[in-house]
Amino acid sequence: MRRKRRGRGTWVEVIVAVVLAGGGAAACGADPGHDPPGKGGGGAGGADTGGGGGAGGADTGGGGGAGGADTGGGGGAGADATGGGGAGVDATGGGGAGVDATGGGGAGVGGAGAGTPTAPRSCGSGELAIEALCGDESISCCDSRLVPGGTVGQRTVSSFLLDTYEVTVGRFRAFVEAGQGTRASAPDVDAGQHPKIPGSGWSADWNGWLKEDTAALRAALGCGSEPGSASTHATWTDAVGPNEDLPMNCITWPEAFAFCVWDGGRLPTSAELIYAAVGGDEEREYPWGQGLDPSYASYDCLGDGSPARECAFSDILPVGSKPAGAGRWGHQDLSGGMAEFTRDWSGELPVPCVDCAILERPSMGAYLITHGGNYQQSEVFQRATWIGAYRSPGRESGVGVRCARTPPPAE
Ligand SMILES: [Ca+2]
Repeated sequence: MRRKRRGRGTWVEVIVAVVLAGGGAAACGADPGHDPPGKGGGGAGGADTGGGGGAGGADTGGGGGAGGADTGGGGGAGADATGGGGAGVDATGGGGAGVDATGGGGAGVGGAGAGTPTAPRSCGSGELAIEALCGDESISCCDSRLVPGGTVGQRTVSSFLLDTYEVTVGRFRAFVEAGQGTRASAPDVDAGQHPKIPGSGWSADWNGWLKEDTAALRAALGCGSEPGSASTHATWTDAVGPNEDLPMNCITWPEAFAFCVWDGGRLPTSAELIYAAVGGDEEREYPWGQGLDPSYASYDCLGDGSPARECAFSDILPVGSKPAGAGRWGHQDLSGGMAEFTRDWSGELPVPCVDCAILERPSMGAYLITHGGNYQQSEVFQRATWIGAYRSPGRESGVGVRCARTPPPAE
């Protein structure tokens, strides 16, 4: 199917990740080092398949390379005041121009020869791209915002980009239509790795957790094991419909992981989502500050205005419906809406720790960690530090995902 090209202007706030290869062994090994700044411009990406632009240098004048044309071409990453991000364009790939606090434009990067652009693909192609605007600001549903790193409760988080919104049905549709999220299209081993947490990327062990093909995936997204037994709260629809800006639910953790990889990002860690939700060193009670009422978040099935706990599908609101509840750095629905998958298995994070996550599946009581209360849950679940448990590979109507991304290299 021929995809429409999205205009560059819509990418302005999209900052894209540079996929860094990791080494070492410790899950919590902080690597204070960083890539040496370069001064050259990025190379041009190849045409046709898999052409990725080179990474632009940090510091002076590093310009990102131009992305390859055709499939999978990603633009180079540029960082800083004078560095310009390369633009990559086309159908499936495409780097976006990004702008951040330091003025550097980031663009997609061809991932280690894999031709994987890191520009969010889910808003970059397809007819849905025209409508892929979210929230009252009417910005891209793929918008990402910088969370400046810091330390809270002796846990240190490096700066990262976090998507402003939970992943919508429309974005997930692009993923499904691209044939992704199945065993045949499983992520590459180590894809979606946190740049400072070696071993946090995709494991081949999880390929079998994915559905065998797109038809099976589509059938499963209704939250029921059989077609026709779908949950009345599943937001997915087989065809484009009125739910495109609702948060995607009823996905499994491996599907969420695969989505974020395909979209140029990764799953955030539990520590990262908590850090974003408490506003870093402001240590907020809720993402917006103090106190909770329905103007701040979608919770307790109050979304449609009916009394608390009278739960209906209409209690699931479009992402970004509660702008008053934005977090310190502008992220929407960090509490409420959907609970969100993290990279972490259950367990106790060491203290102190730097860029830590629980990567090992516990032998007993194994479950994965979600962050934030959902639209059905009451007040206590909406606190910024709330985490929940999820048993893989189940599907839940109250669990969705938002992706994290790696910011352009800083000085
Ligand atoms: Ca949420």
